[in-house]
Amino acid sequence: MTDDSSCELSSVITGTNLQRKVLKRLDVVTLFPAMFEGPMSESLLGRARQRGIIEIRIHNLRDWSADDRRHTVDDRSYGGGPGMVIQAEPICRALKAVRAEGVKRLGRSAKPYVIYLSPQGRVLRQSQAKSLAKRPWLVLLCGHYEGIDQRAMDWVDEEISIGDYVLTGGELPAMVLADTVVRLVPGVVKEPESLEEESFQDGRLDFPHYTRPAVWRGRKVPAVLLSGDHASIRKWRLSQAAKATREKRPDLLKDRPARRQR
Ligand code: 9D3
Repeated sequence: MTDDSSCELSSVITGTNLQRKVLKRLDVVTLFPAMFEGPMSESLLGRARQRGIIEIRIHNLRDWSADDRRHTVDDRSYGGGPGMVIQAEPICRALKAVRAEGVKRLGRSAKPYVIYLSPQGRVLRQSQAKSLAKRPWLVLLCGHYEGIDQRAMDWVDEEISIGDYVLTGGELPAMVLADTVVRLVPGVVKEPESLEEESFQDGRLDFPHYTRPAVWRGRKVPAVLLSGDHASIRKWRLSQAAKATREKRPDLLKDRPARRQR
């Protein structure tokens, strides 16, 4: 029952986003397009898409395979070793086609920023998500198997990893990246407050939350939260957040240069 007023609102938001430096289009190139069906149509990403705030397209790399019967996109690694490597040609063809399609929508001067999700990439952080959300057009290239032919890297602007653990491919990382970037696009997350609150909280953990009942199985909600004294509540939350950060993630408090720019 999403009403007309919310549609109207979204077109207003889309209008403003046309002028601003903000993500408008996101393409994904993958050998496993079906993996994206759930995340890209449900929840926040799906809503942003439906409301026309952002255009998201999933492309099957196999559409640009060699013209053989098996629609080959990969081959064995030169020099030997286990596993297959995705060939440069399908990637090059796919990226050219995606660029041509996007230019039709965004205009001739539009330039895609191509990200290859790879374990060799710099590990994604919130600060980087913020700058990516300002790029009008992102293309996410997902590797699989042992990765892609090094020569395809000529078409890649940046390599990004989502963390130091081994996954089977770049698909889940691409969804993680899409989720974190798209929610930063103005109008995607409903309450503008929550993004403001987030920057206020930046770099530290959240404070504890409570909801009704005020007493649950004999355990009370901290009195300050029921006091209605907003200055005290704010102070309490800040100190709780600082405590949680010290205890659970002391690494967040070390000032590393990458965190300064936020
Ligand atoms: C077990 C294979 N490894 C040999 C040393 C290399 C390797 C190749 C391909 C490891 C993982 C993958 C697939 N992963 C990704 O494509 C990937 C990924 C990840 O595994 N972890 C965190 N971020 C990312 S982004 C892409």
